[in-house]
Formats: sequence, structure tokens, C-alpha cells
Amino acid sequence: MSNGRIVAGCLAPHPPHLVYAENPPQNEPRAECGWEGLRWGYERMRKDLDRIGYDVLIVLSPHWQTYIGTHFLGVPRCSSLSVDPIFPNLFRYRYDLEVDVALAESIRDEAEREGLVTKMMRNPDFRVDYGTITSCHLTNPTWDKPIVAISSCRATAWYSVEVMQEQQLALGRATARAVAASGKRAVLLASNSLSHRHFTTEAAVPEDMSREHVTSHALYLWDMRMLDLMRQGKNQAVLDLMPEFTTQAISETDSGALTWMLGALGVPELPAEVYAYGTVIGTGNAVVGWYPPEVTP
Ligand code: 2X7
Ligand code: FE2
Repeated sequence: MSNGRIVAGCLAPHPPHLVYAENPPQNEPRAECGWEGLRWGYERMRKDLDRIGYDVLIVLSPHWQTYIGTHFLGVPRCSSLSVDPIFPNLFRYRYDLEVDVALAESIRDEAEREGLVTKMMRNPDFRVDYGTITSCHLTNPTWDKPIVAISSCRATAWYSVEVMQEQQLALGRATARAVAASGKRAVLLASNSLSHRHFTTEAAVPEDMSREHVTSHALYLWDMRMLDLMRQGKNQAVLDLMPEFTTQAISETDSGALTWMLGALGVPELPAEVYAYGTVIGTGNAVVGWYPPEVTP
């Protein structure tokens, strides 16, 4: 097969609070409300993605951390209980998801061709991380499509943001080639927050929005600078600023998710649709979509 294509790249952050506030049957804790700006932004993005139509979600999560190379989930079906280690009061989620193992293997093969260190994760008892689950749930709550899950190889921690970007751009090229060969329509999810400084205490009622705000004006300015570039379609400038942004805003972009996704799209001069920006326990989060011109929703 050929003629597969990436029909959208999305920034799809994964604060478990957003799933908690939606009260889906899979999640045990119940909420009254909360973080509506971000949740309604996700809702608008879902509508656009549904209009475009796609076969598979490919997600790279900062919370599946591998220190020797990039790993790919290689188990056809995964089900278990996912509990957030920091927020077990908010997120105890029963998942049951299908994996497109053939596409995962094909991305892995292409990544090897790029010279990256890789591994297929074949442990049938592997517990899928909450970042993968949350971004996929918020993008497709019916779970009626398979996913490909990719780990975050911690090149930023080992080396630098520059080395991370080199590797993630290679992984992006590999992803684009594998998707093209698959014949499938793929949506890519970069599962990360922007500025990432958490408050160290939580309100008695987590969804008490009178307690939610940006951690600092400095971090807010960083988030706005990045979003402004995205809205203008200056995606190479986003990558150029990434080392400074990641360090100064203590950003979850250190995971490489955003660089990988922009790389897979070919770092186009393409204005992004910013569906929402909002904070979750002080961290900055944006729901954003990039649509190649031929597939505009
Ligand atoms: O993992 C997260 C996150 N990235 C941001 C906010 C709150 C919780 O979890
Ligand atoms: Fe996170």
C-alpha cells in the first residue's frame, strides 16, 4: 500500500484533570466541572478531526520515558487500570485499547534507517502511561480507532535540547515515511504541556477554578510567544526557540513530542489553529491543530 498521509498534527496536552472533569465512565473519581476552556477546545478539535476522517492516532507521550532509545508499543491490545502517580485522587482510569502494531513496526524500521536506537515493547502486561491515555481519550473518547504509542527518549536529560531536536526530527521523518507507505490517514498527537511549573499544593476541591491561574507572568509570556509563532505559521522559528523555551519555561517540550510532530509534518510554513489555552494546576496548556492545506477541515 502507499498514499497514506498525515492529515493533522496536534498539540494534545494530557493533564488528567481534563479527563476527571469530563466524568467518563472509565474514570472512577467524579467531578462537578472545571477547566472548561481547554475541554471545549478539545471538543472543537475533535469535530474538525472527525470531519477530516482518520484511521489511526500516533501519540508520543512524555510519561513513557525510556533512557536507551525510542520504544514503540508492540502489543495488539492493552487493558488495565491506570492511576496517576501524582493525582490518584483524580485519575483512576480503566483502559482497553487497540494498537496498530504493523504501523508501529514500520515506524520503528524507518527510525532504525535514520540511525536511531529503537525497541519494540512486547511485554503483554505493560502498563500504558497516563499521558498516552489522556491525550487519546480527549482526542477520541470513543476509542474506536487504534493507536501507535511512542516513548520519549530522554535525550534532553542525557544531552541537550539541541541533540533531542536532531533525534526527534529524524523520528518525524521516519514517521512520515511509514505513514505514507501504510496507506492510512494518521493524526499525530504531541502530548505535552507548554510551561510546566506545577503548584505544590492542591485545592480541597480540585475543580475549584478560583484557585486556577498561571504560575507566573514570565511563564505566561513564554507560552504566548510560542503560540504566537504557531498561529503565524512560523514553525521553524518554534524549533529555533525550543532550546531557550524548554529551559526557561521548564517545558514538557523537553520530551521531544512537539519537535517530532512538527518534523513529521515537514516543519511547514503553516498557521496553526489554536483551539484553547488554559492552565492546569498552574501549568500552561494549549490545544492546537496543524492541517496540511489539502485537508483543511
Ligand atoms: O502530566 C501532567 C501535566 N503535564 C500537566 C499538568 C498536570 C498534571 O499532569
Ligand atoms: Fe505531563
